[in-house]
Amino acid sequence: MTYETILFDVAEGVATITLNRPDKLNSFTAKMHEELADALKRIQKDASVRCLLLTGSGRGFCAGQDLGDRVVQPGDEPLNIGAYLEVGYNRLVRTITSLEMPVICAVNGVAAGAGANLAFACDIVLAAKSASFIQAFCKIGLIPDSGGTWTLPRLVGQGRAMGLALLGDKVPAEQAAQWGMIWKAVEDDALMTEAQAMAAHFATQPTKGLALIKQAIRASSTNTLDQQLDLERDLQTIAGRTDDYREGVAAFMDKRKPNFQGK
Ligand code: LHQ
Repeated sequence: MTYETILFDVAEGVATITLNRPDKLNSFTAKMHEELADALKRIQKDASVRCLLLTGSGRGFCAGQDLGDRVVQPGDEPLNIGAYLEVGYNRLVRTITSLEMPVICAVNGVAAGAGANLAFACDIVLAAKSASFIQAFCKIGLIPDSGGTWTLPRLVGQGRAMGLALLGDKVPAEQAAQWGMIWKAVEDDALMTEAQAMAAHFATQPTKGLALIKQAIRASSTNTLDQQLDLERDLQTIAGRTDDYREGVAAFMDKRKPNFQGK
């Protein structure tokens, strides 16, 4: 498939997806969902890929759903947004959160509506200091989707999640970092350098182990401590059988740098 709404590149263990409708602040269309799903499938099938970096082109990261896209414009028949969510945003969030590698989101500008919640679905969010996050849904009579009603309270607590979702205020990147919504806010001109350096780092790390860490942390929010201890036991059993675990310990004992293969 050739892409019209995203850019896709794989190099040295890092897949980079750039949302690429800059004149519409990279807002989502049905076409973009289709292309993203295809790119993510390629990543899942490509054993050389050990990290995904997601970003946007131009001055915005993603303004959520393109409100001019024909599939969401209210017509004569009541619109079934739920059905559209299921094949688009829900599938996207499920794939990203379960992808067996770290997913870095470099938020280069405004992230609104589903664009904000897509960023929060990623494992590490770096944002340019000029970027901002807006739960814009309340302003058009919708609820936060793309996992927002699940992710936000877990990131910032119910008090702040309610305020963000009910008011739709713009949260600047530095405040988002202070509130624990994202990993870090960085100078605008350092964003891509820093994100790419982190991605390059992940591409040399024990990918299988990192995927298991991601799985455990994500499962914790709905597990009891007992269930989580069981899960840690099971996942550690898997981690302990990887080649990279053997290599990590051997390298430590030999006082040399480990050469992880991601297996
Ligand atoms: C846009 C958009 C946009 C189209 C900027 N659509 N063109 C799921 C399923 C089904 C239905 C609905 O929703 C969902 C989930 C959702 O994501 S709902 C939330 C949808 N998003 C929004 O409500 C955000 C709308 N955008 C804005 O509030 C502003 O554009 C923000 C605050 C993001 C940025 O403001 P500015 O920096 O002032 O930029 P701008 O408003 O001038 O936008 C630049 C251009 O981008 C402009 O086009 P134009 O041709 O006039 O230059 C906008 O119309 C276009 N654009 N967002 N979502």
